[in-house]
Amino acid sequence: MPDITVKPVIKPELKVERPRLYKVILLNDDYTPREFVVRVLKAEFRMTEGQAHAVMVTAHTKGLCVVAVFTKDIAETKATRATDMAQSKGYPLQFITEPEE
Ligand code: TYC
Repeated sequence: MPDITVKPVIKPELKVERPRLYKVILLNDDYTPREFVVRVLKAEFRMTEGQAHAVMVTAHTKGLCVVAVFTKDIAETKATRATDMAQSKGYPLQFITEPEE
């Protein structure tokens, strides 16, 4: 009988985790005109007039509204750009980000 050594083949387990997602949240305020909020949502988040209007009304009535969910970098970039767009016109409109559970 020939000596045969059997080596166990251990396949390395590939653990690829999904990137954590972040919500972009629109905050209500008393000063920014409704039409301007709609304009920012359309420009930065590629929403239709109807989608942007619905998000604006939700933020206006509930105090805030989740606009969309992205990876961290994209969420932060979009929130900053949208907030800056308002600031450049003198409005206090704010977009913040928050990790999803
Ligand atoms: N509350 C503002 C107004 O009455 C409109 C508004 C809506 C502002 C939504 C911010 O996220 C907002 N002019």
